Amino acid sequence: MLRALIWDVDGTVAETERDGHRVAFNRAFAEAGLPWTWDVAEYAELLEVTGGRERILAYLQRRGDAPAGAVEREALARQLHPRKNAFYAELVAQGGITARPGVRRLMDECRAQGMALAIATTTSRVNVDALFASLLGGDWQTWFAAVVCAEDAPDKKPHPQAYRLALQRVGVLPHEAFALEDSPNGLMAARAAGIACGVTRSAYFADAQFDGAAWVRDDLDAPPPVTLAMIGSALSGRGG
Ligand code: XBP
Ligand code: MG
Repeated sequence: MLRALIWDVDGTVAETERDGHRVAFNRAFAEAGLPWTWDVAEYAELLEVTGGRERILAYLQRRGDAPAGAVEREALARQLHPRKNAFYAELVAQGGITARPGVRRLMDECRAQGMALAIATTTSRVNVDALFASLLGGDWQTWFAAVVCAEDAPDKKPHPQAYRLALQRVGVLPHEAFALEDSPNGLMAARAAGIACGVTRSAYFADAQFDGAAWVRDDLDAPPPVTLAMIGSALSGRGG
């Protein structure tokens, strides 16, 4: 029986990567006087590394004009990442990011039916706070039975740590939960935690393979709309 719906954030709740984080990384580079810009196409490759600090580090490792020493590169990534997050928060607070189709509808349906909502993301807590405060209002935390962020689960997706922790905090078993994701890494994380997962493709994963997903669609409102009843039957259909 379905008892909890666990949401990924970036790409699933909103197109935060292309329009939010990417733009904010570029602002952090510019502020630090660094001549680097991540364009929309290049960011697709960069997204293979989950975690903002880890993503910067991976980029520095392959740039000839980045510090040569590992310690210096690590220090630079640690300096740039919080600045990126500050720019992201600013952008979100200005209303620069809106929820994807059907997200608010399905969250409202969960609330109305007493279905637990949870978040399992590999994004920093400040970013989650900025986004949901903008989308749901200042009391957004009251919507969720558990909010697992990068600080709680340092092993980034595709590692299942964030999902395992979310299950534990909500107090449900893997077969009683359903995950919503937008990326192959996210789907792998949910499945590795034993959770069935539906995928709404985001801009960067429009052509990705999603083997093992309960279903894959463009968004939650694409006909027929994703409802709790539909998710519940997807869950029982898998035999769990
Ligand atoms: C999200 C991420 C994050 C964001 C940036 O993955 O990989 O790193 O890109 O956020 P998912 P931070 O959607 O699977 O949770 O800078 O806070 O890491
Ligand atoms: Mg995602």
